[in-house]
Amino acid sequence: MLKKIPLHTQIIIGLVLGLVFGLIVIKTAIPNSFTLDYIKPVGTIFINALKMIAVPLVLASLIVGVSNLGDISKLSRIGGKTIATYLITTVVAVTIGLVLVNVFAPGKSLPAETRENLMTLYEGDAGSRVGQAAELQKQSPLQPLVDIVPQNVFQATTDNGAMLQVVFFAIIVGVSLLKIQKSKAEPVIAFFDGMNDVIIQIVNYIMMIAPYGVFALMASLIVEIAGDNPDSAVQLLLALLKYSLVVVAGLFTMVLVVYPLILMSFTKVKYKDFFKAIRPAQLLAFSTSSSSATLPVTMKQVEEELGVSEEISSFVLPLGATVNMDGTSLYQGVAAVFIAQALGMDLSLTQQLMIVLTATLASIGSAGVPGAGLIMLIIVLESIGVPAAGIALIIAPDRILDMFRTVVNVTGDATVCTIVASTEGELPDGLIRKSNPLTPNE
Ligand code: DAS
Repeated sequence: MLKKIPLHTQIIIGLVLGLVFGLIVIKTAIPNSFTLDYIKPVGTIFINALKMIAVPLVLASLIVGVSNLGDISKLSRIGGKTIATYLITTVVAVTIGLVLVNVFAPGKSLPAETRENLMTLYEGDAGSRVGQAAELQKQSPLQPLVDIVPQNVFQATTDNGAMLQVVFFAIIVGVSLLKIQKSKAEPVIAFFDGMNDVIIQIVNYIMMIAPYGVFALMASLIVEIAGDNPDSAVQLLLALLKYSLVVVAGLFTMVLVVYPLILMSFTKVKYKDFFKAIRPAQLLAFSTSSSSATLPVTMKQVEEELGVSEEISSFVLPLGATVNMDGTSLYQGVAAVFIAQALGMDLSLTQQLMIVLTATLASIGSAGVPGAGLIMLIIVLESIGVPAAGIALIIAPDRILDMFRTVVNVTGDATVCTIVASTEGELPDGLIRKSNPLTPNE
């Protein structure tokens, strides 16, 4: 029955029903444990299934994509364009965040007693996050580069946070396939090409449970935020509402102003067509708060609905899912200044410029999984001398803001992918190719 409803509508139905169910649970005598023990596992299965497929998909599609580029010069040209565009959009995002948080100064509206309560309330949680950041601080600044090279490829293909290592390995294999004897390379490329189609078919199967998975994710999220005392949760979220609105306003600016401007400047793709094409990926990003879990659908939508070639999408999107997080960098800029404001600290221009640099680097280092941006935020706070425990102020709405910023992360990746494809001569008239179901011999 659900099959006839478009995918994005199915996800919206799951979202809305999940939110309604969660609110009913916290407002009635239904025990939270029922939702967390019997509903939440469905959402966990759905996310795990997508993560299960994300790494094999990146491996197969990137190896095929790189080897199909035909020559190293095309790879370096596309790689150069991709990285440069990713960096520019990230710096723009942080700057927008800083302008908004300085103009609206949400941190100055937080009453002192709330601040004290929040600090004690979250000290423990903040402590564990601070502990993780302490680990990060001990490492050399070049550690993110060192981490790109996996010690054990097979372990990297099972660890979702190691997506960058899989990207690195796939690029190396793809480049090597360009160098070895053609007759030897062809069967290897054919194998990964076939695997790619198989994996896309598996994604279609996984998406059949999307509405149920999203329902479970939303319902359990509402119940978890409310905890045992729904009223304190509501009071807490209201106190942080202004901060959240500033973050969301910045994220909407990216999606409704920055990306359309970039798309119009470099491609003939109409923004309404682009938006319609990637909507299922955006909704999935919102529901899962994970760029990595959303990656298979982002790739599918960009290829089938926008007509971007597999070789471009399989290079640009996996890279973007790990290193390009415009939403996260904007959020980190706002959060860092909000916390400083709430703690009564005035930041100099130098410190704010330092935020641009460290939030850009922190978003590159953030994995495409839920909550990654919050942990890396601690790096930004340390760089401007704001106590890392200050994240206690913003942990409460973070799970919800993570949903919004992940949508921007995914939208930014798809935007850059469309631009790179257009500048490589694809999408000549901004045509939207109707999605054609994969056929084995396609
Ligand atoms: N949830 C992360 C992602 O998947 C973003 C973040 O944590 O900021 O993109």
